[in-house]
Amino acid sequence: MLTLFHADTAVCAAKVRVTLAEKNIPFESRMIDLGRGDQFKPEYLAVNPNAAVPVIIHDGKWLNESTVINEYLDDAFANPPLRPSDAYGRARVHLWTKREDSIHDCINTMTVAVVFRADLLDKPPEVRRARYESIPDAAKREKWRQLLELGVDSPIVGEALGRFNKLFRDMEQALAEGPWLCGEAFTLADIGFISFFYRMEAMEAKGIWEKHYPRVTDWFNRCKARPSFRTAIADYIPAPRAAHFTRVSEPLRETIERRFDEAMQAS
Ligand SMILES: N[C@@H](CCC(=O)N[C@@H](CS)C(=O)NCC(=O)O)C(=O)O
Repeated sequence: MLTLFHADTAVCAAKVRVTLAEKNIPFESRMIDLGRGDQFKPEYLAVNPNAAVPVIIHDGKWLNESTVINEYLDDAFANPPLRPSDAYGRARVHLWTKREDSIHDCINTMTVAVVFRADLLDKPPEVRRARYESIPDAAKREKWRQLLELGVDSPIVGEALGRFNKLFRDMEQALAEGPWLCGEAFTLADIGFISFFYRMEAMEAKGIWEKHYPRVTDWFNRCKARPSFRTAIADYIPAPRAAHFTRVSEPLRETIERRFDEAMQAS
């Protein structure tokens, strides 16, 4: 039996749900409410001391880190395979999945700058301060402070948009060779980025690839056409949450696109 500790809108957890859906693996669902702070409760810290999702427990064996979990699932559940069988093919998939943590950091940057900042904007300064001062990691705390202060005008956002541009450029080139990032077959390389793109789309930011990268645009549409997209990602997002994302993001759409164009020109 497989148990998944996850959260509805968490992009890393969605990566694992897509793999479970593509392989048709049944699982027991244990939802963690990140907004309510369930990840910091002692009973969850006993599951994952990093206070994050996802975690799986499979036949008594514990694993965290979404990319590692996906590789494990692909090894433990043979069909359908989500990586090639040859060494070079697997290495090429790994080149993509290795980038996911850095891109996840950029997704986090955008979400804090756009959505979490909007949520806190009308709160008293001491409430805003308390939100980042409670973060134990000093670098993350400072990142939140700057993003809550400057929002999408922050240099951290410019840096994230530059990294997105580099990713889209590399994807556009790879997709000249086939419909998926590693050629003819849909693999873990594709799976790793789908929920990230979905989050950017939910933040009204899809213009940053749609205006410049046609193959990336088609690739994301192909990903969304797979049944796993609906069952593992879209169906999990509560409608009021999706509407909230749209409401707070829409006023920032043009600024984000302009800052992306600046990042493109600078690279
Ligand atoms: N590198 C980890 C990142 C895990 C992570 O940061 N998960 C986020 C959700 S996508 C989380 O649980 N955040 C906890 C929080 O917001 O306090 C992975 O890929 O699994």
